[in-house]
Amino acid sequence: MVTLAIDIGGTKLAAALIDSERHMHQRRELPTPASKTPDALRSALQTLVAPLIPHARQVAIASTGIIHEGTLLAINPQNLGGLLHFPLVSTLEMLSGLPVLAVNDAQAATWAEYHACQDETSDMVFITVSTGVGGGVVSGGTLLTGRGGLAGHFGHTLADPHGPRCGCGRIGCVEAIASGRGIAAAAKDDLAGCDAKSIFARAAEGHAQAQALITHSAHTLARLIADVKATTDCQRVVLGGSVGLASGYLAQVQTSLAQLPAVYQVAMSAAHYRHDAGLLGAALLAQGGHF
Ligand code: ADP
Ligand code: BMX
Ligand code: ZN
Repeated sequence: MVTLAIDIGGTKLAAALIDSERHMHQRRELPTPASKTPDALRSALQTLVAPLIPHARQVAIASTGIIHEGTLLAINPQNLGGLLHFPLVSTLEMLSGLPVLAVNDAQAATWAEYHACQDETSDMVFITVSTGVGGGVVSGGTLLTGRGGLAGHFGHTLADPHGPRCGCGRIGCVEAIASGRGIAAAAKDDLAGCDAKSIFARAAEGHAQAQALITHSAHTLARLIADVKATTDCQRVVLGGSVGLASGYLAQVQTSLAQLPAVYQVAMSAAHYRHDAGLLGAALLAQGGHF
């Protein structure tokens, strides 16, 4: 059964066909439109998936936001240009005429990454550091989504009560500091207006402020991981997202975590499926089976 998998992030939309052997074909990407009204997202999704629909039997969506009863509810609408609600499942049902399943992007990626390390443990956590900071928990081999879809939204736990206001309305969330948008928002002087990708590029050239911004993000992530270890007793934390996968970032998080007491230490690794974990996890959930 061929699944059309779609990943809706705050920065990019991705889609691909995934067959029952988990092979990916015809992967495509588009930038995520920034618009308060749903029309722009609907039309970008239409453009993205139109060539793939004739080859698919079902649709599986991994999307940023709380996914509850098929609707996307943004906890941080700033990540989607101010868009608060989007009727994900009904929109894709109309576009494709196929059965549609939708799940939070980080929860989907968690499920894929769990299958890459399940021989070792049945208790793991995935964290994406991307436009925002998202996450997911597998406990005893079960993916926790929560009754309302909120489980694993680690980006909205408290990092600093004196920190910046998060788009969710709370002060000092992890996401407001550590995410790609958080890093960019804190940039000053010659880095003002730069996105996280260019701040990483400047850091690699030795730019002191760029390096400090990335270190601040990595330290914030390490403290989050200690909290996650204390609350879940997970045996592994997997890092994904374009910031999480950026060269040297995981190593900085590990160095920072190593400064904390032994009880907070946990094995860490980069996402096995790299930028495709969300696509693969959504397809796997829709296929209802295992890799
Ligand atoms: P999405 O949030 O749409 O899933 P990404 O995982 O690509 O997308 O995350 C987007 C964020 O990652 C943006 O803040 C962007 O500036 C940053 N980014 C993209 N590429 C890189 C890179 N090579 N190194 C560091 N940061 C990156
Ligand atoms: C935000 C939140 C999460 C999401 C996370 C990572 C919204 C729109 N999204 O915390 O649901 O999982 O960002 O999303 O409120 P990404 O776009 O960075 O992959
Ligand atoms: Zn928040």
